[in-house]
Amino acid sequence: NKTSKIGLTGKILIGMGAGITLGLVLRILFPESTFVSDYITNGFLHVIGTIFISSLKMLVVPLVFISLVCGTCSLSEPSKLGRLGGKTLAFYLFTTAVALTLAILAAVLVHPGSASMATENMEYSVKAAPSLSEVLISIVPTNPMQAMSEGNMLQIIIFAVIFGFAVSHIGERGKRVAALFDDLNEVIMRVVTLIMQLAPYGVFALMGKLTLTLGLDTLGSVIKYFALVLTVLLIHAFVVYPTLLKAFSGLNPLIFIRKMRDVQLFAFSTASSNATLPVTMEAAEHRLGADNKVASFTLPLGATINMDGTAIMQGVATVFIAQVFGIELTITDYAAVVVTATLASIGTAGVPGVGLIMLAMVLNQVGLPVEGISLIIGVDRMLDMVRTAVNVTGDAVATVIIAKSEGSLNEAVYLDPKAGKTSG
Ligand code: DAS
Repeated sequence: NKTSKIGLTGKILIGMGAGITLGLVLRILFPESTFVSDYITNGFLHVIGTIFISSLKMLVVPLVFISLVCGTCSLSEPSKLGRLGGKTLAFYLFTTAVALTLAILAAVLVHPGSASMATENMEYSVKAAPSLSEVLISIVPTNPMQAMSEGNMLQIIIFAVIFGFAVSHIGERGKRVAALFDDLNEVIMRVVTLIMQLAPYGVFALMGKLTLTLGLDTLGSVIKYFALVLTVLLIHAFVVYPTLLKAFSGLNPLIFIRKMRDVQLFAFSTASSNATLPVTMEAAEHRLGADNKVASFTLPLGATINMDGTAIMQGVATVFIAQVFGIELTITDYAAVVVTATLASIGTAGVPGVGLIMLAMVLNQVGLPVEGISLIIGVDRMLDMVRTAVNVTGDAVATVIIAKSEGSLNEAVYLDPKAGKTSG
């Protein structure tokens, strides 16, 4: 039937539009109705919206633990940790940290969020921001299970990395454990995909409630948030990456941008780095001339640990939510955001909506109300499509730069406008 052709993105956009329309109609027709506020705004819409947010929060701990154990296992196999692994890891962490810093600076300067009255009825608790020494001391969990039950994400991350490292250093049996975690990762990714099927209904309810409760000024700041994330994503993709490419490899960035267009469109339409991986591999090898021995390592790794676009959304969203709730963030908080978001992006595989689940973790870590996600969830799917295109572009830039530095880039292919063109 027709709707099955629309796809999840279309359904989410329809859910968003229906929610805003319902909110506006009820707001205009029954402005003072207690029935509407008791049974619809704080009733039906609140219940559906909260269930959807809770289902995202439910995934954070298992998703981070399992995918980080997988990521660390695959990373710390002695063969992979060689020069190529070191270069790749360093470059990915560097570009993610640049992306996050750019995002946080932009959000602090542009200040998209205005502390609005409407958020007063959003109950939330703000933990006192810990000092840097407290953050460092508290990083090592005294009880990993307690860390998981409390959702203490930095402790969970540290435990997962140590656990994953140990798995790849117990010989043959470690391979069985690693395979088990790979299967568990597949399961948890499937759960993410299932939860995302609820997104159209969750976004409908959340946008309906937001439209009914928020002042138009806050709706305006959500639009400012959307525009700011989009701008930083485009700057990162079309200014930062070409500059890095020129600086580190001397290659002409315009050729890179033109040859990556199809990959970016595929990533945009699927909102999944994993789904785009085969297309990114084909472009990197047959159109950009990177040797398979480099691309076959850097691209699968990048699809998992390198999510600059996601980091940009998380950087802006964290500052935006703090601004809307009128919470001052200290330098330590910003440092915790950069560390947590960078670490978080390492383990998370590229499937639609995963960046939002990771955002819940970053907010948790800096003591910001996770309910703030309901402010931006309505526009997140569209941002997910754009940031996924940025994620895969970052993986391809790293691949070309590293291949060039390893003498494994065929420049004739890179310069040939027809290289790898599908025939016909
Ligand atoms: N959709 C994710 C990806 O595939 C990014 C995200 O959810 O932020 O890279």
